[in-house]
Amino acid sequence: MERTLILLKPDALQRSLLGEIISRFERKGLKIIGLKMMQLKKETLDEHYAQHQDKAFFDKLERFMMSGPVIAMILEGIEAVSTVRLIVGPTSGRKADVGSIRGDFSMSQQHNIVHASDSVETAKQEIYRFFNEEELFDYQKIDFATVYSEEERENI
Ligand code: 3AN
Repeated sequence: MERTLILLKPDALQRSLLGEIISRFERKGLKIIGLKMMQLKKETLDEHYAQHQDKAFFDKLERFMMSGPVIAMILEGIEAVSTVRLIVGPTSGRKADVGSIRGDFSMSQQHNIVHASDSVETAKQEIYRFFNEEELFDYQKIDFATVYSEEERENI
């Protein structure tokens, strides 16, 4: 089953949107298998945003991501990575469709409420950047047979 990393950024915390956002993922049918609050360090962010290190916004992005704690979360589901990206919306909150998290709650390109892994490969690296194996929970969720069809459950 696919897994993906979500970070609820410091703006989500400051704007009291944590419950609303976690609820959207839950109601969609995604399974939460890891969840914690953490203060990010520069070394972690240097690695996490390595592809942006030459961009003009890099230092300010790191400062923003260290401006308060974040909530890190691992979600599991069939095609969880691409499904979560759809729920989150494109980078700019001003361009994201209404109905997506960024489209509904963000007016910014940087203060855009959530981070979500952008591919299955990236997700594999990002999950273990923020979580240890013992922090990921393997449990049965009783709505599994309702969320997915018999055929989908057989092909996992
Ligand atoms: P996404 O989070 O949609 O995958 P990326 O990977 O292009 O977007 O950018 C990582 C983060 O960098 C974004 N979530 C956003 O906070 C910030 N960012 C991206 N582009 C800009 C920009 N032009 N100015 C300021 N911050 C930006």
